[in-house]
Amino acid sequence: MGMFCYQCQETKGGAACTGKRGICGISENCVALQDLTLHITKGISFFSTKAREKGIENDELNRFIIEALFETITNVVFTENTSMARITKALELREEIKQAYLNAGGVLPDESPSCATWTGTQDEYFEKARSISGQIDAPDEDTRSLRALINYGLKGMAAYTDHAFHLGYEDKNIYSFTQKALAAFTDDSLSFDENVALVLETGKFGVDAMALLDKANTETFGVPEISKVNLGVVNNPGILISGHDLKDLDELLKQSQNTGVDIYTHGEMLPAHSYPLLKRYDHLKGNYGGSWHEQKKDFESFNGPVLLTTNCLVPPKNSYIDRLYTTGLVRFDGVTHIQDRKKSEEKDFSSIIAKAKTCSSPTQIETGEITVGFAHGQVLALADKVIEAVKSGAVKKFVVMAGCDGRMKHREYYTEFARKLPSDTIILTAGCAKYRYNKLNLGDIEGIPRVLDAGQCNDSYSLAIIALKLKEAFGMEDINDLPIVYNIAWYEQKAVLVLLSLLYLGVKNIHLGPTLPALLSPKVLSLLVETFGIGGISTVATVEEDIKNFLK
Ligand code: SF4
Ligand code: SF3
Repeated sequence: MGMFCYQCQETKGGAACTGKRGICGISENCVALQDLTLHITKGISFFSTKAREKGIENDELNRFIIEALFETITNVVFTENTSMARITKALELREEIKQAYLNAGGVLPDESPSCATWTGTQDEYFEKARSISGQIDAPDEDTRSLRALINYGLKGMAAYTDHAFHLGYEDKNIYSFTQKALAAFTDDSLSFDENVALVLETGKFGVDAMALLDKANTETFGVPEISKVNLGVVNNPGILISGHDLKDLDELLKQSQNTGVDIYTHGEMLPAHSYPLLKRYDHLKGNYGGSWHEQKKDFESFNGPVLLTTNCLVPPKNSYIDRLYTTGLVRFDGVTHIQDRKKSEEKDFSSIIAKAKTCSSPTQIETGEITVGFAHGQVLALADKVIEAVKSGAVKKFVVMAGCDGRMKHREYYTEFARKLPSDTIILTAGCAKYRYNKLNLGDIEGIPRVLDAGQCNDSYSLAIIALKLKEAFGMEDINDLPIVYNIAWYEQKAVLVLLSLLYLGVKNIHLGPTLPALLSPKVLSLLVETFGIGGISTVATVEEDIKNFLK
């Protein structure tokens, strides 16, 4: 089988990436090896779910599965070696948990699935990877579609769980659910409804994972505060940090203090400026550039080193590859990788700081400032004002425009949608989707800014909390009675998790764009439309009609 991948919104032709390379730049070989990693991870889960029933919990295995899932998200790993090592370790862990289960008196079924039995040497990985790579294994297209939804949701969940873990926060139930769901992919006897239930359960654990990360971030770095972020630059050399990992930023800030090197955020790192313990650093100067897909231009003109802590990495240009650094799970051949921290030690960022000192200061590409920090703590502090504005009619609707940005031209739709919304509406946002409209200066309503930015994509949790609190404040029975409209943009798998989380919370009539996921079979799509009222969006030319329809 050749390459087949349809896990992100930019998949080729809206159907699937096939051939030698995906639209994101990943090679056929890397996709195949990542598919094999996930295949064996299913095999590990096949045994670990049985072992758990006998009271066996393996911390290393739990962590391993989270990392393996995170690593296969769009724009994280572009190297073959990383997956080769991951597969070797996966085979070891699978054997270990199988033996632990047998030693505890466990009995194996007459026939185990191939993900639980296949083994091979490194020389054989490619052959096996190519033989299993392709569409997710399933007895029919609807099961395949539901498994894909669950699988991508689990990947998003793994990313958030991993960030929380690095801050010292864990929820073992997330590990056991992840493994239960992966093991369920080997069970062809599950009915359509049972698989749908698993999709919604993924959403439940999505809420838990986002809540865990919210707790980890706020207890570690303080409750986000409304903060102004500078978009211009100063004269010192700088380091640009991108991705979602706030702990990496914190350690980089500590280590670069008083070195003459300034730190700027890029993409999803923008919300860092609202955390009290991060914003206190004077040399955290501002945010540079736009969302992930603008990185080729932004990294070029930044002139200094760039640190990618998570997705979204775009295959770099030669002009800046020597000043690009990855850390955490991100990998790209030829890019310097900053190693993981050892136990209680910090990561060592001295090499990137030294590199910055040899580089010119960033070229200014814009000026001005934007306001961030409207996570649930701050918005609820404004609750009286917000409720009053709704009651007086000054605010007619809230429009949730969270999710991802992307490079497709028709995402201009979101800029126009935001620009043309009536002036009595407030946009609630989170994730990198905001870059389509967060510099438009849309003004405020009685002192409440018209764009309330809750933070990173995981801070969509904040938007859910705000909605639930408003429901309470207005004494409503149903979250769907609130004057809130959802127009969500997706790109990668964390957004899939956010979507499943909203569905789990009972949110209906979400508009999802710019295109619906290619993984949806006709039956699964009609379930989403009929049961949850999910709809798409139109085009930039007819944005006014969408606004009229969505807001009515
Ligand atoms: Fe294609 Fe997206 Fe898969 Fe990359 S992640 S190969 S762009 S579907
Ligand atoms: Fe963005 Fe990748 Fe999805 Fe975190 S950085 S939201 S796309």
